[in-house]
Amino acid sequence: MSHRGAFIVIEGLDRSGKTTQTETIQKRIQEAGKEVVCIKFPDRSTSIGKMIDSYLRSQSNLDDHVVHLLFSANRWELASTILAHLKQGKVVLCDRYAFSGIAFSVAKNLPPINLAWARAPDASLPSPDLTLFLDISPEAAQSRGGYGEERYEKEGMQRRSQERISDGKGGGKGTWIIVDAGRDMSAVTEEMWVHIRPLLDGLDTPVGRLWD
Ligand code: 2DT
Repeated sequence: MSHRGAFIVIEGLDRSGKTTQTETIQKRIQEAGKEVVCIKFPDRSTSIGKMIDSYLRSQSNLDDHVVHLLFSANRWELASTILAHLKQGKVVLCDRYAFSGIAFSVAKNLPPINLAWARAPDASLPSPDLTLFLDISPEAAQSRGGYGEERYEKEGMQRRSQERISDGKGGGKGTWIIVDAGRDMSAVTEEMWVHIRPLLDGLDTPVGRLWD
């Protein structure tokens, strides 16, 4: 097995600091002399991503199952790109992944989406080597400036999805770390870095597949 880059996912509620931390960690990895590629899901630039974007901004309505499958398809669109970067020895740093997909869909109100059904379309996607879950209470997240205007940016939805985010983590060989994101940004970065740094020299194991 040839040496490959690490696949690292950052998950968390809106306002948990996910995007800022992704940028800070990206800079740190570069300063450490390693190549890093940042990916964000949903990737709203693809044709499927544009359908998701329109739905999230309430400009279109779709059945909950359809939206779930679109989010998953959006990950499959980039799966071979992720694998190619990893093969070239680059670190792939990803803002949200299948765990958000499952959490938000099963957190919806009636009719409930079944967990097994929600997990199925993401099966066999590249599995992260490390997932850092930025844990913050919905109240603390909201006190950081409130949520935006999008469809899921409501306290109830954020709380329910937070409760379900670890539902997707079963299976896979990667490590799942819960980071207390209620602290100041630099303390959170330092804790994340402790888990990321050992992966920067790459791995000799094949990329895992969700939810093998
Ligand atoms: P951002 O605010 O991070 O752009 O996310 N979501 C995300 C899902 O419902 N399913 C998914 O598979 C993913 C990746 C979380 C926009 C919203 O989309 C939700 C918030």
